[in-house]
Amino acid sequence: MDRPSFYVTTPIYYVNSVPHLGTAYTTIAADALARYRRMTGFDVHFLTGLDEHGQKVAQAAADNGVDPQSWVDTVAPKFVDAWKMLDISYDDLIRTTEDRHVRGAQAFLQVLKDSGDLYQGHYEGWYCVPDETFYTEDQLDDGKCPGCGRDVQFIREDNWFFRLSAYQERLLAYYEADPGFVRPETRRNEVVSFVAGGLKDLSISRTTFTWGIPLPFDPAHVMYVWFDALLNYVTAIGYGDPERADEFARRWPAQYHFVGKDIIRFHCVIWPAMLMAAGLELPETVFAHGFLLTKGEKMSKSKGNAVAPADLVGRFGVDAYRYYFLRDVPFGADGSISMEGMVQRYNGDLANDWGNLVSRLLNMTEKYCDGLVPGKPAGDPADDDADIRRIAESLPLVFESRMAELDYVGAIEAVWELVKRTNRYIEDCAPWNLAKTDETRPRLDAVLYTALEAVRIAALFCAPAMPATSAEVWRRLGLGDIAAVTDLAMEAGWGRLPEGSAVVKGDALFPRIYEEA
Ligand code: ME8
Repeated sequence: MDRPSFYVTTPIYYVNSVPHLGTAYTTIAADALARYRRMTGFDVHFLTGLDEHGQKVAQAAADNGVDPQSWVDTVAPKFVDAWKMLDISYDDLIRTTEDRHVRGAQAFLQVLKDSGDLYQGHYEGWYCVPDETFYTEDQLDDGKCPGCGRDVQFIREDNWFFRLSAYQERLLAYYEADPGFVRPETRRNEVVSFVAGGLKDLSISRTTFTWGIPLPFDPAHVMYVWFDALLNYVTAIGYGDPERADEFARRWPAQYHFVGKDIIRFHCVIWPAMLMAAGLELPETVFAHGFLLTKGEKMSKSKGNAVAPADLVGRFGVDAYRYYFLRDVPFGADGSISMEGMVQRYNGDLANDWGNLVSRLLNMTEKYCDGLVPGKPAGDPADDDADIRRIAESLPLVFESRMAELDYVGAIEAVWELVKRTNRYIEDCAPWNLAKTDETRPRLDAVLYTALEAVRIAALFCAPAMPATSAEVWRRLGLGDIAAVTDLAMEAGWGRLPEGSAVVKGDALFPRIYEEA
C-alpha cells in the first residue's frame, strides 16, 4: 500500500542576514515533526528555503557593495551549513532565484491574471522595507512601522493589484468550516477578526526596483516579494511544470505550514486567497508559533540581539540544543530563553536523567553480564517491572496524541516519565546488590533486561528531538539503524530487545557542564 504523503514546510528565510536562533527554532520544530512522521510510516516531504528577492535583500547586497545575485549566492550556503549543523533532515531547500521557482511563480500569476483577479491601479502609501509590508497612513504608529517600529518609505507607483477584497466572505466561511486551518486558537481568532474588519486589495508588483520576478504579462513590473515567496510552497513541488504534475497532485495540499506569529496574515489571509483564486486547495494547517524572547525582547537579526546557533551548539552539542528549544518553549506561545535555563535543562534532563541512565545500565550490563543483554524474563513480572512495561506500552498513543497537537513539551514529558521511572526502578532494585549472590541472579537479569528495554524504547521516542543521540544509544545496545524505523508502534512493542545483543559502554552522552551560566 502507498504510504500517505506528509508535506511540511518552514517559512523561507530572508537572506539579508545569516540564520539565528529564531529561524533555527521553526526549522527544528518542523524537523522533529518530519522525523516523527517518517518513523510512523508517512511518505514525508520536508521543505525549507530561502527568500532571495525584494528590496530588503537588494539593500543588504548594496550595503555590502555587491550585486544581489552574488550576495544571495554568498549567504545561501550559510543556511545550508547551519541546517547541516543542526541535523535538519529537509528533503528540499528552494531558493526563489532558482529557475523552477521563477517559472512556477510566473505560471501562477498568469492564472490569476486570466481569472480576472488582477488589475492595474495606482498605489500611494507607506512601505516598510525590513518587513516588506505595505501600510496605510492610519495603520502607522507615530509615523513608524506598526510591526517593527522602524522608518517607512512613502511610495507612489502604478502597480498591479490582487482582488483580495473579493475573498473576504469566502475566507471567513473557510475559517468557520475548518477551525483547524489556523492554529493555535488564539491566532485563528486574530485572523478571523482581522478579515472580518475588511480586506483591501493588495498591490502585488513594483516598478521602482528590479530585484524580483518579472510579471509574465508586464515585465516592467517585478512581483511583490511576499507574493513571490508564498508561491514557493507550490513551485517547489512542481506547480506549473507539466512534467511534475503527478508529484504536485500527490503532495498538494500541504499538511503543515510552520510559521512564526509575525507572518500569519500572509499565510492565513493572502495565501489562502491566492490559492482560492488559482483554484487550488488550501493547506491543512498553518501553525503559528510564538517568539523566542531574550530578556523580554523579541530576538531578531535587525535588533542585533540574535545569538548564533553555532555558539550554543559548540557549547552544548546539537541534540541538547534541539532538545532545549523543543522542551522549554511551549510551541505556540512566546518563550523566554536563557543560558541559565539551557544549562539547567542540560544538566538535569540530559546529563542526570537520560545520559546517566544509559551509562549506568550499559556499565552494569558489561560488568554483570559480560556485555550481553540478558534473557527476557519469564513468568509473571514483579510489580515494578509491570509498571515500567505499562508506561512503555502507553507511549506510542500518548506521544502520538501530543505530537498531533504539536505539543512537543508534552510529548517529551511522556518519554521522561519512562526515563525517570526507570531511574527510580534501578535505585529501588539495586542491581549491584542482586549481583552479589547466585540466588538473586535471575532477578538481576530480569531487572537489567527490563531497564535496557525501557532505554531502547525511550531512545525511539527521543529520536525526533535528538536523532544523533538516539542513533548512538541504539548502536550501543547493539541494535540497527534507528533512522530506518518506519513503524514506530511496532518497534516500540515490549520485548523486542534481543537476548545476547552485545552492548558497548562508550563515553558519557551528555558530560555535565560545571561552568557558570
Ligand atoms: O519573514 N522567535 O523571513 P524571516 C521565533 N521571508 N521565531 C522567529 C524569531 C523569534 N524571535 N525570529 C524569526 C520572512 N523567527 C519571510 C518568510 S515565507 C513564504 C516568507 C522565525 O527570515 C519565525 O518562523 O524574517 C518567523 O516567521 C521567521 O523566522 C521569519 O523569517
